[in-house]
Amino acid sequence: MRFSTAAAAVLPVLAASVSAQTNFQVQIGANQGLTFDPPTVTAAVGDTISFLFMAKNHTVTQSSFAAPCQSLAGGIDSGFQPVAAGATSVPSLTVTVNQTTPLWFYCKQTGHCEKGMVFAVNPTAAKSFAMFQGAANTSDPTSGAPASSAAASATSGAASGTSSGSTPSASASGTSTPNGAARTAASGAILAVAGLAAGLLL
Ligand SMILES: *[C@@H]1O[C@H](CO)[C@@H](O)[C@H](O)[C@H]1NC(C)=O
Ligand SMILES: *[C@@H]1O[C@H](CO)[C@@H](O)[C@H](O)[C@H]1NC(C)=O
Ligand SMILES: *[C@@H]1O[C@H](CO)[C@@H](O)[C@H](O)[C@H]1NC(C)=O
Ligand SMILES: [Cu+2]
Repeated sequence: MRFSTAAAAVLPVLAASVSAQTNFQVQIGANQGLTFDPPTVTAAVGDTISFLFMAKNHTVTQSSFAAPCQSLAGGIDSGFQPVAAGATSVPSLTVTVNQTTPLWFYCKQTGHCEKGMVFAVNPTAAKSFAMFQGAANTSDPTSGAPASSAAASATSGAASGTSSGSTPSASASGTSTPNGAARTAASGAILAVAGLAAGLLL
């Protein structure tokens, strides 16, 4: 009987660890590069991904494995997020992952996708990031679809995500600093995770 008190005390700790969710930070265009950094994340349902637009004029736009540089109808699209040189705040977009099957993204600024500016959530051996980026490189700029049929066997029906808020407008007043001291995001939904995100960014 004396053990029952100890056992009860442990349970809330286990429950808390099971429900813990991760906020991933992905920098877009850091150091003036045509990059998502990191280029992939492995995320669980309920995890969030905060995209930080570090420089220049990029987007994070959902596509499909079959057509890496073509926007997916109804998919996530940040729109263009220009950042002035020397800016002390940068825009951000946070999305919530709603599936463990892969999600595919690119930057829709002219030429960037074809130069490899792509991003993936939960890529697999059969649909790898390297395959996706390779297909982006050979994309026909007029269609966004690969010029070869190498990646055309993929189906993309399940590749979609949920934006945690409305699509942010380019005029949103972000207060994020590139070094991550603090940030205010473009929508109320993003504000909800701003505290956690700022801590992890440091
Ligand atoms: C960002 O890029 C888009 C598409 O090329 C362009 O229409 C827009 O004017 C650019 N914004 C700025 C501030 O350069
Ligand atoms: C594809 O990648 C190669 C090697 O990195 C690069 O030289 C080429 O410009 C890329 N293709 C396009 C369309 O950007
Ligand atoms: C993820 O969200 C998208 C957009 O709301 C939805 O179409 C899709 O069915 C969702 N995926 C799952 C596995 O619920
Ligand atoms: Cu870009």
